[in-house]
Amino acid sequence: MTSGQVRAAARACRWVDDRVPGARELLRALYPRSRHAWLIGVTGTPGAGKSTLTSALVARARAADLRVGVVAVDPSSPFSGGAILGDRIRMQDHFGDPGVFIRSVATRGALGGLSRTAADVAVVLAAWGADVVFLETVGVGQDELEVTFLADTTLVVVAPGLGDDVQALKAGILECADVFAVNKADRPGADAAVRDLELMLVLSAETQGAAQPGGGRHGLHHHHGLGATPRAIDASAADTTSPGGWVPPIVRTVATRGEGVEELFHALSRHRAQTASPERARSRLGNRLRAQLRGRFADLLEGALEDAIEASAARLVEGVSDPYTESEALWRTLRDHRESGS
Ligand SMILES: Nc1nc2c(ncn2[C@@H]2O[C@H](COP(=O)(O)OP(=O)(O)OP(=O)(O)O)[C@@H](O)[C@H]2O)c(=O)[nH]1
Ligand SMILES: [Mg+2]
Repeated sequence: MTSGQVRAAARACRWVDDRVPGARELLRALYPRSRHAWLIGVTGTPGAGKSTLTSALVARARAADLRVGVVAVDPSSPFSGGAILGDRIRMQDHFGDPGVFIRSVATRGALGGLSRTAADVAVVLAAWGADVVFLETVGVGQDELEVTFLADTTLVVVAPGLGDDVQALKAGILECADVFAVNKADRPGADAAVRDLELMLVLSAETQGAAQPGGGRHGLHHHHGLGATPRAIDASAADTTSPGGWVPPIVRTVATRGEGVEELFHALSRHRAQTASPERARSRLGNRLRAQLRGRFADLLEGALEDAIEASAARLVEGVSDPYTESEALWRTLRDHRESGS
């Protein structure tokens, strides 16, 4: 990899981040060269050790001679916040390694903006040559959660001693987990965290079995993950709704010492090998398109439609119209806008 290529990729990331005119054409040109990459979403509770673990996994992937991209997603703080600074520090091990490319994304505001930007930056890193791209995000908001729906494999990291740890996981994260890491296994409470997790997985599998088949959660049509009971629980009870019958394994890790990282890497690799199916790809790419469209819709709401919304709101205040008439008129404006080719 020449330094020129690295500079070009960095510039492309900036263009994508800033949504400069021409960014979409650039992405379209890069996309075919990005398709080989393995996208691994890393999410979980704040402070669980996601960055430390990601860094350890990067080292493991490098040992296998894979080229690696890391997209650190932090919606709250682009440049000043502690989290990104923390990520930078933890990723320092990999600075100067020409086989590792690290970018932070912090698009705020627009609904879907975060996942769209993360996905686009992942395309740039994959086109640069990354075989594996890690997307690290804090699993606290819907927008962050959505990032994991774009991944081929989603790793959820929990740690004991973070308040309610497993209970603190946002609903929805459990459903999107392909592999769990109970990190900080050197601390008391790791066994309890594993048990909590196993229990929640069983309960979740039971509720899901009772739910209507194919019903996407959060409207995200995400139907892989917990179709089966977790490891260590009677596997004969597993149902067959998860593609490839994948059962999310739970791996204990001590990220700071690299313990369990080998097993974790294998669990992730097994997931990729076992679940690579056209159905799974369709589900992921469908989510990708939804995120992209949500992003464009949000652009419209915040741009072209903004003045019209203000004018409508003013009419409502004056009492000369009603929300039904106004939203219908706004919808028509949106449609006309679309038909005019923007
Ligand atoms: N004892 C112990 N500490 C750990 C372990 N892994 C990470 N830590 C420490 O936990 C703290 C948080 O680690 P990070 O990797 O920044 O966690 P994170 O989940 O990325 O944090 P945010 O991105 O801020 O949500 C750091 O001080 C790490 O050194 C572990 O396995 N054992
Ligand atoms: Mg982090």
